[in-house]
Amino acid sequence: EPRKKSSYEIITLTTWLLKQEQAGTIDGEMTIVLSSISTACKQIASLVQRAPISNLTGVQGAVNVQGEDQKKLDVVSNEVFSNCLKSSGRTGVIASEEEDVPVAVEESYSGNYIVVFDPLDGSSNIDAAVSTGSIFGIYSPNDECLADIGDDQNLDQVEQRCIVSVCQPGSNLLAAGYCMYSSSVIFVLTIGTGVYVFTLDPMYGEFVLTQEKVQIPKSGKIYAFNEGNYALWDDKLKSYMDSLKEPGSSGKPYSARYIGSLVGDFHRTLLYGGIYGYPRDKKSKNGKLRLLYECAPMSYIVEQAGGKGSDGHQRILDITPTEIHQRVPLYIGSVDEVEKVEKFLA
Ligand code: P6P
Repeated sequence: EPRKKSSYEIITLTTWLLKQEQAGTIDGEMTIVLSSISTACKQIASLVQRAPISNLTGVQGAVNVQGEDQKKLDVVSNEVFSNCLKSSGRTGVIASEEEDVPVAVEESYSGNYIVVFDPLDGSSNIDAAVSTGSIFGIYSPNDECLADIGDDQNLDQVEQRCIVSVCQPGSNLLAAGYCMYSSSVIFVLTIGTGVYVFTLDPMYGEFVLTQEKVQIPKSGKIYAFNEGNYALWDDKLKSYMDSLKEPGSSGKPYSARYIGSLVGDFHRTLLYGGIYGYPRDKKSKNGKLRLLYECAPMSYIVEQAGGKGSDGHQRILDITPTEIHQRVPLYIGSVDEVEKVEKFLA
């Protein structure tokens, strides 16, 4: 429900975070980590919106650990996110889609939160100025993984311990959110007390609270799948997809909306209802999306809004990653819509 507010009462993200800290929902360290993430998102918003002007479109000429061509902005966004988190002094370990392994942050001196993120999801859309986004999740510190940092440490041991500390199920998330770079720059956040939406006011560069305690509609007749993969799907999924095209009792079939950017497709699903899916197929046995920094944060957000995130058979938040770039199938959105596809896949 859009916030009803007196014309001049403006709550910025900074004010909102301080209120949550005063209420004891988050501690001062988490407040600083979230504030540093919002700063990174503002910087990335500026880079994305000026990409063609500053020659930041196109490819970097390198391939990331996923085997994907890195875009220039993938690399820059990763550096922006990492630098903001490191300079917060409250981040202990970071795990990024753009980093092969987790990074233990030596600059950390308190808090030591674990932050997982995809700095620029959907970056293949950048050159065409289609929506993109940054996705993040925050786990509580796991200090033993940071032991020996700074001593004559054995980096492999520290790195191994950090991988273990990062590979937690999404049910352990303390906070999750995303920033969508679209017609508006939208910062969506949950700290476990519902889903809050902030819109960047470019007049003075602050995120302003525009929606609180968002609830996803229980059902919705919009589906977001890449049907180009139809021939690669199993028969149960094909039956599900075919069923969406039957007019049914309402006389109206579903509408297809797919922009090829998880954050944009998810945000529309969150507000309008429906379902986003990235199934497994004959080529990608576990689908395409990564559990740790795409599926789990989005599933935490959607559950906080009364929706559902599933791999087709189980709750995404119950899955413990075995490695940081693990992929899982994802079906996420309105409860009725996710339960419908789960029935077909049973
Ligand atoms: P496809 C972007 O690369 C991404 O990770 C998601 O943001 C998006 O929903 C999906 O992949 C698009 O993948 O195979 O349909 O182009």
